Amino acid sequence: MERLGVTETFAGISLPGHLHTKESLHFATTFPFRDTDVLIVTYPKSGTTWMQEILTLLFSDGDAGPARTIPNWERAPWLEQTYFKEALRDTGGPRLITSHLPARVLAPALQRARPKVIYVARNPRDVAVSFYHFHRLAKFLPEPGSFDAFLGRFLEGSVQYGSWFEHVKGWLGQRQLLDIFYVTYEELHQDLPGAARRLGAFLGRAPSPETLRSLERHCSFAAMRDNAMANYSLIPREIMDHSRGRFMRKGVVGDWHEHFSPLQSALFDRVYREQMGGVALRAPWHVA
Ligand code: PPS
Repeated sequence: MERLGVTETFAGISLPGHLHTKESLHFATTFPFRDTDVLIVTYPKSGTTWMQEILTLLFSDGDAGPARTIPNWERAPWLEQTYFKEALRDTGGPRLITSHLPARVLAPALQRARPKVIYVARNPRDVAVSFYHFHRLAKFLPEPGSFDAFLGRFLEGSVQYGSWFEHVKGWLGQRQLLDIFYVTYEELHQDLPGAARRLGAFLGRAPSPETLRSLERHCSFAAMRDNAMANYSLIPREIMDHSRGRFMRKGVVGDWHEHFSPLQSALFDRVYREQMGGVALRAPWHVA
């Protein structure tokens, strides 16, 4: 498989060379956004696929057809990946686009056109756990080693896609300059219809009660786990080794409790306090 073992370095962060090239990354930073575009931005494992599914259902007015027949990566392609140019559909309506890139790289292009940006954040402890397991099945990511070693790299920001802290701080820093809707994975868990209603208001598409009911049904963890267009089971085994785990792994809040030792938890809290002290972040997770 092409470039599976290659690591691309861009703007100081490393990214899987299987999905990115210097050209695709440069293209992303100079992309001519339209003000009608809707951009989902996340640090990996924060609820990207979930938000892609939610927006698919919102924009189809609850019709599950597109979510059932088109893979998520085509419905909301990744701006920075090599396939983006061919995948982007010019439907005349809002174009759904996804990105994991940091704000400092994308902000100039976004400030020129001011599309709608939806930023999804998740408790970084759960992100670290989910990312660790994903490294085990994704052949385009390095072997993670032990969870302890992986967590150390996650906290210092040397994992692929860079630092979670820099990502969140960078995008929060754009709140005055861009049209950003900020939501957490935990809020989606707690009240999906409520979050979908707020999203609809932000996007100027108030969902009907039927749309919300359909969205709730099709965007549940169980429905998405069984939807081949959202669960990555279509990706060949050479690229994602499904025998080593599922993309739709657990889908819960607080799985970190099952993985962190008291020592790891204390280290995590110290780094979190150092990195996030003074940052105004509306986050449902608690840090000691
Ligand atoms: S990626 O690779 O960055 O696109 O991954 P991403 O989609 O951001 O995150 C994957 C995690 O999100 C969970 N997920 C869900 N949780 C609850 N409900 C729904 N509907 C849902 N869809 C995806 C998925 O299970 C991954 O989390 P973990 O903790 O590993 O289970």
